Amino acid sequence: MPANPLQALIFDVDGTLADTEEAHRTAFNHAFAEMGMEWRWDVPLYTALLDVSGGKERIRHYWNQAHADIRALDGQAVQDTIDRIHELKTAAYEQAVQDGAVALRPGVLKLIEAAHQDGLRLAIATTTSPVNIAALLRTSIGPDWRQVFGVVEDASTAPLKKPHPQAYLQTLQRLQLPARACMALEDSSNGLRAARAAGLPTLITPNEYTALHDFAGALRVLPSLRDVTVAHLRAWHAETVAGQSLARA
Ligand code: XBP
Ligand code: MG
Repeated sequence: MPANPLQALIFDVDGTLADTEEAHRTAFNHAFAEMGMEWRWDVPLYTALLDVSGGKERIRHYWNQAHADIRALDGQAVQDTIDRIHELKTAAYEQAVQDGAVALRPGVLKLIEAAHQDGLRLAIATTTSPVNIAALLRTSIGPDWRQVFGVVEDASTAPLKKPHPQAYLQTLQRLQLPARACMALEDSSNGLRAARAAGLPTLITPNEYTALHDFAGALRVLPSLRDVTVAHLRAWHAETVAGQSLARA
């Protein structure tokens, strides 16, 4: 038995559990239209905006960057508008997920079930809103998904967004485990930076929105979790904890 065996997996949500960002982008555009705003985020623009974690932070960043009128507006009016856009967006996203617009990525459900069976603890550390997590996991795992993911840190409990490590640090605290006994699974450079800042070995599975991100410091970079087993994770974790060189797939 290795000195520090793997005891828990900490999953990111958007882009890792499922390719959700296209549904998020569509929901943002739906909200802009409902608000009668001319704004529209196409794929290239949204790819760049994803450097900002958190939907509300992303809206504010875009408004500052693309519409100088924000500076003439009352601060509370700006915040109220951002909140309303995000409320409409979250409702549209939740409906899209419930309508089946998003599926778990290849291999994710099989690995979650196998890890749970193998006695690994499972947690979530995300910058997305709790409504979005519940919609995705209720649809893809079932109403008892909280029995699978014992700890969940999200935008409502960890307001400092990735690359800030808050969500991961709070997850480790609630798991009562050291980072070296865990592994993070992520899809983006912000997520990798947050997990590494919390001391976590991190497995990366990029997607079309994060394919060109910098993943230096990752435990491995894999096209997906398809065919990844608990035995693979335990072996890769042991390599890292033993201080062997980090490898890229
Ligand atoms: C990804 C994010 C989120 C989503 C949108 O979260 O940064 O902001 O893009 O969801 P993660 P919200 O990869 O950490 O799961 O609009 O609810 O923020
Ligand atoms: Mg992500």
